[in-house]
Amino acid sequence: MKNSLKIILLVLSVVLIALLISGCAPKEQPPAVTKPFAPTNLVAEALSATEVRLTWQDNSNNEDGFKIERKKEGEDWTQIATVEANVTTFTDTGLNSNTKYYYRVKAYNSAGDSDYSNEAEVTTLVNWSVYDWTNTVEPPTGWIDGNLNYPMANFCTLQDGILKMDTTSNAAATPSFRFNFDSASCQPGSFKMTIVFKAKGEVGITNVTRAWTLDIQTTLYRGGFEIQPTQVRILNGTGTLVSTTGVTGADWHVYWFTIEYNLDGLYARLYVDGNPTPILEGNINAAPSTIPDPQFMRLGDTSTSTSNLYIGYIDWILWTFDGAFVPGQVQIPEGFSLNP
Ligand SMILES: [Ca+2]
Ligand SMILES: [Ca+2]
Repeated sequence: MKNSLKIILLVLSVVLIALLISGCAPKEQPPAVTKPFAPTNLVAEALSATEVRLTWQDNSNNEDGFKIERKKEGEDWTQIATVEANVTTFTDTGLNSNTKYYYRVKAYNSAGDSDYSNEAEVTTLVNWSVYDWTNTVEPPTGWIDGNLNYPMANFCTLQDGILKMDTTSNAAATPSFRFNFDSASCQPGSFKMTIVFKAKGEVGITNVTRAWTLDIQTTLYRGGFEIQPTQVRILNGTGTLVSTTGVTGADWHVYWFTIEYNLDGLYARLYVDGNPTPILEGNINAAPSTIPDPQFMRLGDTSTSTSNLYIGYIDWILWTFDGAFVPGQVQIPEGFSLNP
């Protein structure tokens, strides 16, 4: 019986070892991976005309990272990026200006994706071009001297960052500077712009009738505005008065013009000193330009009449082709105020 007991014990030992090796014996299990909790409090902030910064709250301790999705109005969601675990911010770049975007974020790991965060929407900033005269009388980049035969430098002066244009010494010089439009973009339905500048004129000088003229010439329409010492006018293509106001052009004002083509013509509005109600508005549609190419916008004047002189001052100018905006509807660049 002693040998039988030994054999039984041996068999039992072998069986036990076999059980241990086969994994049937109890052992420590890794915890099952579960999906991460969804991020919350997603916020989208426009940093510029092309950049948006996202921030969110990370609510999970088991994510491998976050997936970021974006869409425009009426479009499908697209994943644009992933970021690593515990990251709670992302800057999206290369966006279009003045465009509304939607974002949502979710966490993910090997078990799958979390629910989505809230959706955040944001509109990128307007793409303003900015020019603030400092140490040269030359026109801003993108504009050209309006009279190449008699450059601006010959009759413009600059003091304390203010450009002065004075035609009284040489009326024939016709000082101005102008922006040539891309003719393809300057079409009805597609053309909208806003131009803002701080300016004033002089009064009490014989034959000085204007402070500033904004003149627009295209293949379809021509017209503009005149800022006079005692009023502001919209002109049609032949210079006929369309409308007047009591604005005193001799004082500093911030003039905010919008121009847009619609089926009826070139529609213009004028706002003063940030007031969102236009003081003038109407079509500038009386006459096609006699100078169809190039199409341009001009600040200054080309009158050579000695009874039609002007002395004008301009501090800075902003312009954008993103839209015909009302003051207050969009941010203007830092450092510029609509209240003179
Ligand atoms: Ca986390
Ligand atoms: Ca200035």
